[in-house]
Amino acid sequence: MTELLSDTARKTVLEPLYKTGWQLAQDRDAICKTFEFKDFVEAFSWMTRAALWAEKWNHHPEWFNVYKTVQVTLSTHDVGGLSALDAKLARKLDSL
Ligand code: H2B
Repeated sequence: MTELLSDTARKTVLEPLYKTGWQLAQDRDAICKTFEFKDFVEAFSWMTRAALWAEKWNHHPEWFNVYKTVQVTLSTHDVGGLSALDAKLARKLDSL
């Protein structure tokens, strides 16, 4: 069952992500990070790998790509905010 992160979970789960450059969104309950790559091919191949994980986990990023930059926002639409799935996907995106 997907549910909103509790206050305690927010501390333990989000804290390590802040260290890798994720930030809370200003306007909604979401986390975001801008990824920079060498060029468009690197950016798009990363997006392709990320997309396969997203599809496998049925949890999809909101993202915006221009050339070698990908701005990613993660939130769980089904619950209207951050859930453990967002942290899980964020960790995967960092590792790809
Ligand atoms: N992705 C994200 N980020 N949040 C969701 O709530 C979500 C999703 N829900 N991907 C899934 C698909 C849902 O809409 C479908 C119907 O399973």
